[in-house]
Amino acid sequence: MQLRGSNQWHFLGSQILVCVCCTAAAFADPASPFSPTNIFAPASTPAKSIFGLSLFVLAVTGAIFLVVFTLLLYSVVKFRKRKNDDGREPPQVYGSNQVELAWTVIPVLIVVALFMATARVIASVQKTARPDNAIEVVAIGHQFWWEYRYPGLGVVTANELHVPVSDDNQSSPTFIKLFSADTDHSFWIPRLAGKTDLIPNHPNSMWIDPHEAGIYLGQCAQYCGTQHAKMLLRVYVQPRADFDRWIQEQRQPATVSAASQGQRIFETTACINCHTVAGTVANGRFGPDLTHLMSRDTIAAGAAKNTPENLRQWILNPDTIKPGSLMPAMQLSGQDLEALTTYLETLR
Ligand code: HEC
Ligand SMILES: [Cu+2]
Repeated sequence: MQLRGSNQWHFLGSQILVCVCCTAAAFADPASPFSPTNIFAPASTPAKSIFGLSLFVLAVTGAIFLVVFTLLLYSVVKFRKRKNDDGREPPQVYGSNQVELAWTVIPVLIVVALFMATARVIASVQKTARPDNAIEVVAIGHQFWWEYRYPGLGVVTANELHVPVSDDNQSSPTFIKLFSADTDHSFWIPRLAGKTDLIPNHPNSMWIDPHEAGIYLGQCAQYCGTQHAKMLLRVYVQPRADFDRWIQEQRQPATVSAASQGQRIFETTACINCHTVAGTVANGRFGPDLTHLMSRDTIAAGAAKNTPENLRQWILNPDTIKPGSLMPAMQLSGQDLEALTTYLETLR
């Protein structure tokens, strides 16, 4: 690198500043909007175990760094070039059994310790048995959205996963089976659990038991195509009563509106080949279930807020919100678009 003199110090200074800022951001109040995906604020047992392990690894590697850096600093200062150096080489030392043994055995022991600690955490997370009162969810990754099914409860939804709080008063973890409809995806909500991949023809599973109510965000963590970056995860952790109410609402069929103009357009357009609205002829499964579309805060896997304006925009041309999304622009006239959006807004 061609960095000299004060330039070099500027460069170093800016690097340190970046590090300090990142660390400060990471440790910021988890409730603040700064980072809702803060890996330093675990809120569920698997995430806590992983966090504990990461602190242990950080402590061990930090200690190694300190020892190595101190020795380095000592030698740099002590054996620096002096004015009265005679320019001859110092005495050369070859082969010391003690030193060789020390720097082989100690690292091996450290690696073994890290390996054992990691294996223990993996085993404890994976071996946890599913209690009878667990909520069961099937999550299916699609390019570029999430399908959620609650087989025991008869609910199907998309992109916004609702689960109950699981604390000491009432433990009710959520066990999630992971499938993929197309390619590899990865389910990652940093505050709730580690990453688990969704692989075609290879069901995986994971579990979470969030201790505090709130919204937890995540992201598909495996490159799955153009819109991978807009395949966001939103988990709504609710007090049990609120969760039960949500389930009740989701189980209702679509609100029956007097067969409106908009509904007629919806039911006679290709929409129904890709989308389901329970209680109507629409039973497609290529795109998200729209039965209770209005109960969601966002559309298109968190890419946009669920507002009438965004809905209209989305149906007119999904690419303006999510370029490369697998929903085609449906080429509707202004009037039809208006009627269709009005109809979608009745799907509560
Ligand atoms: C070829 C299949 C296909 C057709 C036809 C189609 N869609 Fe979609 N739609 C999708 C897919 C796939 C998504 C998810 C896109 C994403 O998030 O990446 C989607 C998403 C949506 C969403 C957002 C849902 C949410 O919760 O995120 C709405 C609303 C929607 N479509 C409405 C319609 C309407 C109305 C029509 C008919 C005018 C229609 N779609 C036609 C495939 C289709
Ligand atoms: Cu993905």
